[in-house]
Amino acid sequence: MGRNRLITLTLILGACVLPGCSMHSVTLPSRITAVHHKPIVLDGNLDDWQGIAFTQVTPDNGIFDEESYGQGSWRDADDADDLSFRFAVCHDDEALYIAVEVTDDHLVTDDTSSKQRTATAWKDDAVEIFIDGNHNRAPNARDPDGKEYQSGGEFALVFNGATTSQCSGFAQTFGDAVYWQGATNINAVRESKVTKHIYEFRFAWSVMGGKVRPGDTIGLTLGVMDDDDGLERDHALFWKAISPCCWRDESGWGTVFIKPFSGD
Ligand SMILES: [Ca+2]
Ligand SMILES: [Ca+2]
Ligand SMILES: [Ca+2]
Ligand SMILES: [Ca+2]
Repeated sequence: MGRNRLITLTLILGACVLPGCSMHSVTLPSRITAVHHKPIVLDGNLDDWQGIAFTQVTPDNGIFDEESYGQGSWRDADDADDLSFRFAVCHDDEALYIAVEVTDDHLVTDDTSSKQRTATAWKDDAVEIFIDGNHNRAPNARDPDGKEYQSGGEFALVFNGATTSQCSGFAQTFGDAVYWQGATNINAVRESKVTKHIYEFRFAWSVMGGKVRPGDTIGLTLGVMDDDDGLERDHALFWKAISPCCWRDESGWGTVFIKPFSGD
């Protein structure tokens, strides 16, 4: 290793063990591992995620979808208190689980209601999960033939419980364990005004095309929609994607390795 590279590496490692080390300057990993875990309880409580690594996404290291720039009150988030999130993945024998904890200063769900299954989720505080189950990194996840929908698509859960999966091969299937399920901590937020908004998702292998199992690798990203003042969203922050239209090009999404159970 050359001297300059050694110095650079030392600075990076040194910076991240300092008290109060900010993760803002750290490039987000594009590949993460979903470890095997006992089944997650979908209750908006992250106690059952202890020991699983989370990835922190901030306005500095995430990707803003510029699709809506120039419309309404669209802008990048002011800071991490305005919009940031951390997320983690794990799996059991039947499904992939995703936890998302969003930091958001204003909870707004004026365009949706809890029972909706074809909700305009992108207009409110919501999390959108994008799955490329066959991991072919297609240039258009919504190709007119619907080929990509056979192994995934978009699955959105609004904080109030509204959902949509119309842009997937599994429309209006939320709540069915054969397809996908989820929960938020909406009741805790209503009661105690906590500002951490938690989402838990469960995706059965069927919504990845039915062939995905532990040992496989899939494409995946997620975006957090933030509405702070009603009507359209203010911004949308993604883990990995190509902006604008982060939902389109699967090659810009991240990668998830579904690590088989090792027996320990
Ligand atoms: Ca839980
Ligand atoms: Ca906000
Ligand atoms: Ca908000
Ligand atoms: Ca709205």
